[in-house]
Amino acid sequence: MPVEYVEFEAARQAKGLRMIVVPGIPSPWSEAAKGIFHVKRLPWKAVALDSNSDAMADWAKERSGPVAFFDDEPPRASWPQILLLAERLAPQPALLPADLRDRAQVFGLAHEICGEQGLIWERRLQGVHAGLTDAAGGFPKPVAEYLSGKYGYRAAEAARHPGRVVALLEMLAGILHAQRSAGSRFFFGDRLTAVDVYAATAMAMFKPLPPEQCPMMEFIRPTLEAMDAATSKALDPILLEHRDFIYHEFLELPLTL
Ligand SMILES: N[C@@H](CCC(=O)N[C@@H](CS)C(=O)NCC(=O)O)C(=O)O
Repeated sequence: MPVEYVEFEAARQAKGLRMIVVPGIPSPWSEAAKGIFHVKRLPWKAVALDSNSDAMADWAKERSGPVAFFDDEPPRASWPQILLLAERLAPQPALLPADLRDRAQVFGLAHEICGEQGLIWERRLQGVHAGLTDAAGGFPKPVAEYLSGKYGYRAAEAARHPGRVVALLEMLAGILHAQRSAGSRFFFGDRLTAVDVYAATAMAMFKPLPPEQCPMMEFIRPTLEAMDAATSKALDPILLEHRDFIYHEFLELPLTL
């Protein structure tokens, strides 16, 4: 079932589960949250983010997506909050292990993908820096300027981003290789966890799914795919094989952007 989009005011007045999502691009934070709801068969309504809307910002306390709402509870804008809400509303299938040590590992890995200084955060800042400095592969300058103010770009830290992106890709690929040797196609244990969803959706920042599966604003695709030789080498095929496996077996295709 494709995602059902409704007008903002209708969503604000509704009960149940609603979520503001980023339209037009396969933004990993939004696509992961959508994927988690899909895996759990949670019914929900989507609202396209309009970061210029003061009324939407007043509701969401944010000008970014995703932001999830359940009934009259406060908005949830961070990936762990949204994951925990989904776990509460639909405990099965669980995307977090019950064992607390395992759960801590899954959360740790998820942070290294989604959180500040994690893979997609660093990758975005890498594209922002390239865009601001007219280097190859950056976001178009107005986009880079917009994102730089919003997501913690600091020129003094920009030298860190490329190496961190490479190291994180290598770390994730290393886990998948070890798991494959142990007979598993998943990041953790032998079944789907939230990390699989985050890692699969994160690949959009390197190699978005083809247009028939991911109909997006095509002008941004070359920016997402641009990478230097070291990043290209670190983008081990096992990461894209894992993405394809997770999308085909567990997530919804084509994406509804
Ligand atoms: N708040 C989220 C991250 C949200 C985020 O980075 N959203 C970006 C994704 S590209 C966004 O909304 N971009 C569109 C915009 O800023 O207008 C979290 O920390 O889990």
